[in-house]
Amino acid sequence: MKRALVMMDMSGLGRCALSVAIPVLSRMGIQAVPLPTALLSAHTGGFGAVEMLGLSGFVTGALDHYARLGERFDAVYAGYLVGDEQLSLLDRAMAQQPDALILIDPVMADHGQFYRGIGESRAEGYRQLLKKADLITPNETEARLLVGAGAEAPVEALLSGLLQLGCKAALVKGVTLADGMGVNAYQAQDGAPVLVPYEKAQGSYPGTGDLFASILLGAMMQGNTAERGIERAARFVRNAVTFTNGQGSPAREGVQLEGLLASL
Ligand code: PXL
Repeated sequence: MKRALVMMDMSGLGRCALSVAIPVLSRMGIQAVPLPTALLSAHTGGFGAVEMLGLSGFVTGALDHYARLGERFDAVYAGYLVGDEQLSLLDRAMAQQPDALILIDPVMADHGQFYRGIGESRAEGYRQLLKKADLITPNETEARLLVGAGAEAPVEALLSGLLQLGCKAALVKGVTLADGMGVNAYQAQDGAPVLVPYEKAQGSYPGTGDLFASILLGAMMQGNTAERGIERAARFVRNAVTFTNGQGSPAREGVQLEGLLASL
């Protein structure tokens, strides 16, 4: 069985990060080995002041432990980090796994602004690290911040700017084109831009980026091409958003993926 080292937070309320990545990867037949960067009572977008425990010391010790054991993972999958200093822990995790597929989701912003407690220093840190990734999966806001592109820059410029940072391939999730159409935009170093259209669903929920990246990683680890993985992820996320919107639950609770996992 393949396994992924999954480095991101464990949040209670709101369905994001490890609370999404573990069930998705398990369902897809991949062992998810959690490397929690922090414990939070909820995600930071909509529940007021959250209880948070940073786990940098734990992550350091866990990486030491895995190094002593000589453990090998098929993938290293990184998402939300608390504190810029955790970028160096991600760097270590990657250095310990030279043969792993590296997926970095540079989780730091959405809807045009940084998440609470995160700023430009995080973007600068990611710019230095992303060259070590096989695939990066920013949303449109994160891509613009990483590339330093204004709102007018076309998606092709975002992709080429991201590839110039040195990653092997880049996906920009959820880009709205000038005509209002939604695309997920992908390009590898040796390929042309691929714009995969998707039908926009009603509603916007936190954690859908984590859901998308987790399905994409699972699909690639199952042997799918990135393009196929993007289609699978987009379809599942769309179904989850549509279903959740129909249920009428508050947006901050995230998408109701539990009953839908069987369709992955
Ligand atoms: O889904 C991204 C994410 C992950 N983890 C935490 C978050 C967010 C987005 O707000 O707050 C704790």
